[in-house]
Amino acid sequence: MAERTLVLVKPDAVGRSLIGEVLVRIERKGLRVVALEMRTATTEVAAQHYAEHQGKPFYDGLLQFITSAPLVAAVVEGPRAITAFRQLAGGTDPVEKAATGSIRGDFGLETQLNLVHGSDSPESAAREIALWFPSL
Ligand code: RTP
Ligand code: MG
Repeated sequence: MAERTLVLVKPDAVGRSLIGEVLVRIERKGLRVVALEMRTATTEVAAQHYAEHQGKPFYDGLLQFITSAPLVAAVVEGPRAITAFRQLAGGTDPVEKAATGSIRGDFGLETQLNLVHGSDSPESAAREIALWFPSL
């Protein structure tokens, strides 16, 4: 049974020319990219995307960062795609939590600049896909 997840290649990864690296890892795993678009997120979309973090100390900086430069949004599909991509991404803190071999573990040093986002549950995935790709 195929599942869909919303992936963001965040502005830090785009700026470091790591779009291809991230997509290669997704495809090599066996997941399929079913929608893909580069854009600069508006504050409105970013605020909805990260609504769960409103009020946290890192929230303002997170919104500032995520809207600061182009990102790549993608819908990725496959069996257990949500968990599969979270495994590919690694934990939120690229040094303390992400294992070497994961995207964040291999390329990240700072929590805010952790390269990618992946939906964390089926409910989040449905909400985020509708937000970033309303025509899907
Ligand atoms: P994401 O939502 O971006 O996929 O990351 P995540 O689930 O692994 O982590 P989450 O807790 O949802 O946090 C969202 C993003 O906020 C930034 N963050 N900074 N202590 C901090 O400075 C801090 N904590 C979180 C990160 O960019 C994280 O990915
Ligand atoms: Mg999250």
